Amino acid sequence: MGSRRNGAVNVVDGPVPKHRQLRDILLAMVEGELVPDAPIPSERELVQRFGVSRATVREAVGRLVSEGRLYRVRGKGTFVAAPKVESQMHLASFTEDMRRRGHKPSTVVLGADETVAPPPARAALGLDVTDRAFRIERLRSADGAPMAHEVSWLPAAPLPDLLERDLMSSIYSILAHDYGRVLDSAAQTVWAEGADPLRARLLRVPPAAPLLVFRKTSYASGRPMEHVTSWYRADRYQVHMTLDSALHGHRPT
Ligand code: 16G
Repeated sequence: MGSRRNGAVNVVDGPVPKHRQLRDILLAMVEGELVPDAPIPSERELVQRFGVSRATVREAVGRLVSEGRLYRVRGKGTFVAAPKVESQMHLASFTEDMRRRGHKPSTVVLGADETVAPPPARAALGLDVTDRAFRIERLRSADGAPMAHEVSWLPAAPLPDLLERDLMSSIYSILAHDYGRVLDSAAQTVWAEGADPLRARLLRVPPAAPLLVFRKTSYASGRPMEHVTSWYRADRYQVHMTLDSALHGHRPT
């Protein structure tokens, strides 16, 4: 943490790296004086105010962006993320998640069919053997470079004509705006996997490159709406989680 002189907090020489001190000072501003969506001071202002290099400012700000406390808007600046954005992070859509991290999302639809779901998806979605489901396969990119390969299963009955919508846009926002189904909870499992040759080609990585795999069932008001597996390039994507012992009653008294 920076030192306090004349009531102001400063970055000082010492064992704690300057970017770390500046990150803590900025976080105190985010949690104290700044409101969600307020801009933080520009890079130049921070350089002058704290007498640090541009590299230090970029490192400190970059950390808070990857922690979900700040977000960048290209050509406009860096802003305070609403606390809600972070707490709901695991349910953020790809489109929203990438924009919040300052990247431009794009999507290629590799397949979209109405069929019967295989047993694991059927069980996750609570469907009968004869119930119809949509299978949507997409390649998701950020700033033009592949980021994730996704295969989603969604129940057909509550989502009529879903395949006629623009599946290159956000499915989560289609569900919310066109069908009134706001995804509000999910169960997710994460593991690591080496890319198989097909996925390596899609994601433009060498075969066996590390991928982060997320398998998730998402619900809207308790009703399962999506069962999806996403393979993210581990060299391009990381996940930040806030863990709270209070949930399990272990907080020290
Ligand atoms: C994210 C989700 C994926 C979801 C997609 C919807 C993870 C690991 N993956 O990639 O489950 O289907 O977003 O994105 O959370 P969209 O709303 O942009 O279509």
